[in-house]
Amino acid sequence: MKLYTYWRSSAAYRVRIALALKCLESEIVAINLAKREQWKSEYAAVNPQSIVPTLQDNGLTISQSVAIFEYLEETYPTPSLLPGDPGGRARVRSVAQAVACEMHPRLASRTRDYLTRKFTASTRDEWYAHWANQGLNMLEDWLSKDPSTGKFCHGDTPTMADCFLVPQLYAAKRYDFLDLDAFPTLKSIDAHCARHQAFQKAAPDQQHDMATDCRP
Ligand SMILES: N[C@@H](CCC(=O)N[C@@H](CS)C(=O)NCC(=O)O)C(=O)O
Repeated sequence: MKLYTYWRSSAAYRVRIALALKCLESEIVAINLAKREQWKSEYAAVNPQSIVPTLQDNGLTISQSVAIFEYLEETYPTPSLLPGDPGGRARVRSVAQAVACEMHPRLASRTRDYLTRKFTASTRDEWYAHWANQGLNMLEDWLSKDPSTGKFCHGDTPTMADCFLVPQLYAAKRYDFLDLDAFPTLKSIDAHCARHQAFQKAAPDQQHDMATDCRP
């Protein structure tokens, strides 16, 4: 199994957490986004979308973290990262997709690059602050009021929802306009995840390509 990843990529971080929770080892291929390696023809041949992550396994090449997650869950079902009941599974997938489909694209680096080229820094930062706060407020409101939330997003064991939430919070910690104290439920889930070995192994600061990156 081979994972094309970048230490700081939140979408790749989701897959790293899922792999670690399932105790699956993969060969890591670092694609340095800061050096625009995603645009090189060698990587475009692997993933024509020129984004990370990409997983290769059993002769398959899979892109998009949700699809990769579902592939891992179906192919390596133990331990499962989805609840046993359809309602629980739907809830966990909803949280994951709220992150992957609603929050992440508006805050992705290529969105930021476009805004930087087209608008002033203050307009760009206003966009970022608006959508980052909107997304986290939405999740905080939802998870804090929902009785299915436990130590983790769904009950007291990690699921797909946590694999997606934690990287989004990691990205949010880099925004100085955000005060994470405003999101106590999310902060508490993040703290529980941070104590879990799999989340520690998948963390950006544990990735070997971090050391070779020139970005601050
Ligand atoms: N929807 C994709 C998002 C992947 C994505 O946006 N990856 C970012 C890093 S977090 C990337 O490769 N960015 C490179 C670029 O924007 O040029 C997924 O879930 O896998």
